[in-house]
Amino acid sequence: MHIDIVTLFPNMFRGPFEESILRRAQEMGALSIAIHDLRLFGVGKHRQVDDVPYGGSPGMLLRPEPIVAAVESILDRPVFRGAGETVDLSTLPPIILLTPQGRPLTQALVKELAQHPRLVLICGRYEGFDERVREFLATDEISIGDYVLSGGELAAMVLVDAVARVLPGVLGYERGAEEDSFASGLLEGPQYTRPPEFRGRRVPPILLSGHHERIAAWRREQALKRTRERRPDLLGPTARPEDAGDR
Ligand code: 6GU
Repeated sequence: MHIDIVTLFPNMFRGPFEESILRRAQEMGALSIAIHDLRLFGVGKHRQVDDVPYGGSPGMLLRPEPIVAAVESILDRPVFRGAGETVDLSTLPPIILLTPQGRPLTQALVKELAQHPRLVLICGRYEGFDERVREFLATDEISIGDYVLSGGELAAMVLVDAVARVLPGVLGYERGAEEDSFASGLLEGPQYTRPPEFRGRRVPPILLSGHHERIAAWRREQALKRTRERRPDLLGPTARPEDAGDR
């Protein structure tokens, strides 16, 4: 998987991409990441990337030309669907805008994205994008949740991390990603490690019992209980919050 990221703040990515699982994914060749500085594609002597909105409203918008120039340079081909120009979308990698107006990132979407050999991520800043970027360049638009960040950079890092850990071989242990919260549609239940007693609080005896089937049943029960209590929405429209304590 190769991921291109277009941003005004390339340095924001250095730390997070150089540690832990993202570092290992790159070292083992499962993932490569290229960060592209949008400023280098800015307009004119001052490499301008933004301007005031037509019609008057507060803040600045990202102009279309630098973004289109950056993506056409990265992919080395025309990608903007201008008047009279057609682009065969099936031959393009997903070109994804990171904005609060996008569709929500879920584990199902993460797995879908991980199927592509290449992704192009475009980080928004200021008040957003000129609408023509959305309409005629992007193939998708993704948000990481219902709150507002100062820009798409942190969202891009979240997306890359989530995608990297489902790529084949990256986690090293086979079942890890499958047992995570959301992979099963349930939240993960409580887990314990040593010591067996800490300041008077014991690990549930079932976990020390050696009865693997009973342990598995207990874990499913606990996962279901936690999901009912905290995220009944994950169980579907029929699961009511007032049922949470019943079982
Ligand atoms: Cl992708 N961008 C920004 N600026 N804010 C967000 C977001 C993205 N997702 C949630 N909030």
